[in-house]
Amino acid sequence: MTTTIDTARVQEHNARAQETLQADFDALAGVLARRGQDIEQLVRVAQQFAVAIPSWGVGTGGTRFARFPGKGEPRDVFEKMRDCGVIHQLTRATPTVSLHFPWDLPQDPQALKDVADSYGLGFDLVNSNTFQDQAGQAETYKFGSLTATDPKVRAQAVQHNIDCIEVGKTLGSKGLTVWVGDGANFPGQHNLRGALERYIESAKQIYAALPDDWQMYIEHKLFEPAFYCTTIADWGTSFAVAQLLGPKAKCLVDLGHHAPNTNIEMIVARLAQFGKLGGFHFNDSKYGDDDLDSGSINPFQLFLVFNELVDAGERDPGFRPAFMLDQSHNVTDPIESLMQSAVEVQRAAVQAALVDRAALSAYQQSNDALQAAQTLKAAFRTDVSPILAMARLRNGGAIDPVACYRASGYRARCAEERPAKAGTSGSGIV
Ligand SMILES: [Mn+2]
Repeated sequence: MTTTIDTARVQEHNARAQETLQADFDALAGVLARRGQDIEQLVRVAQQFAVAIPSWGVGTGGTRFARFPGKGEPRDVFEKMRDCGVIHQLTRATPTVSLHFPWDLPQDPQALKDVADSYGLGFDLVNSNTFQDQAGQAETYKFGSLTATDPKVRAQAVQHNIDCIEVGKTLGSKGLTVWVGDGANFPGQHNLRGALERYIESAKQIYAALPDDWQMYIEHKLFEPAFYCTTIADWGTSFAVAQLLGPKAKCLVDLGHHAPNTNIEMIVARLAQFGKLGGFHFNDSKYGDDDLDSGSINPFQLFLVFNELVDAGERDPGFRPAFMLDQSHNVTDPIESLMQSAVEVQRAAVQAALVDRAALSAYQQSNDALQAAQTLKAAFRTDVSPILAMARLRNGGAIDPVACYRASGYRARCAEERPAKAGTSGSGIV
C-alpha cells in the first residue's frame, strides 16, 4: 500500500505520544470499569467506524460570494485521491471516497480504481450533478433538471444519472446519491404538485437503471439554490418518493439541510423505523448552511443522531446506513478539517455506544425524565478521546492526526508540486 506520509515519521510521532496516551487510556478504562463498561469493546467500535470522504471536499470550497483557493490544492481526481489517502493513513477512519460526477469523472475508471487501491481506498456512493451546466451540454438546467418542464431537459438529467451508475459500477460503488436543486424563486413559478410529479417520473427512470445490488439515495434540502420552494425539501417528501420508487430507494439525511432547530434525531428515528434511512451527509450548521465542520457547532445533536442509530442497530443488526462527510472548507486546510471531522463523527459513534441502554430504557418506562436525560448526558460528557486515539494507533494511524500531518510538511510539498492551473476540477457543496 502506498503511504504518502512517511511511515517512520508517523511512528516517531506515535512513539512520543504513546506514554501519555496509555496513561489517559488506563485512567479512562478505570472510570468506565466502575460503570460496568469494557473499554476494549468501545475501542472496537472506534476501530470499525468508517465515514466516506467526498472527493470535492479536499479542495477549498467557497461561498456564494467568493472562493479563496488554498495552497497546493488538488487539481484533478488523482491528486484528490492522494489527499484522501493521507486522511485515511492518519485517521484510519475514512477508507472510502464518494465521487462527484462530472467534477471527478475519470477518463479511465480502471486507472482511478488502481490508484485508489494503492492508497487502500475504495469507492462509496457516487453523486450526480444536475444543478449546474457543464461545457458542451445540450440543454440548460437553469429552470430545473429532473423536474424541468421541458422533456428534453429531463431526459438529459435522467441520462446523466444513468451514466453515473455505469461509471460507478466499474469502480465498485453500490449506490447513487441524487440531489437536485430544483425549485422556484417565486410563488406561482412552479405548479407545486406538477413539479413533484415530473420529479417522480424522472426518478422512476433512474431507479429502473439501478443494478440489483445498488441503492438510490434521495437527498432532501430545505432551500438553496431555490429560495421560495424546493421540490425535495424535506424528509416527508423524500420518504414519499422513496416509498413510491421501491425497496432500492432510501432517504439520505444531510444534517445541514433542515430549518434551524429541527429535531434531526427524530427524523432519523422515523426513517429508521420505516426502513427508509439510507445514509448521511455529515456537517454542522449554525443558521441555514450545510458547510461547517462536523461537530463544530452542535456536537450534542450529532451524539443524539448516533444514539438513534445505536437503537436502530439493536433492533436490526443488519442496519448499515452509509456515512459521508459533506462540508465546505473555506478558512481551513481541507485535509485538516476532514481529518478532524471524521474524528468528531467517530467520537459521536463511540459516545452513543457508551449509553447505558438498560438504564435508559428503565427510566423511560418509569417516566423518570430527569434520570433518562442524565443517562444520555453521562455518555455525552465522557471524554472518549483516548479511545479514539488508541483505535487509530492500533489500526496503524496517528495518535494526533492533525499534529502529525502538520509536522509532515505535506501541504508545503503540495504547494510546490501543484502550481495552480486554470480549469481545475470543481469543489463545492451539495
Ligand atoms: Mn449533502
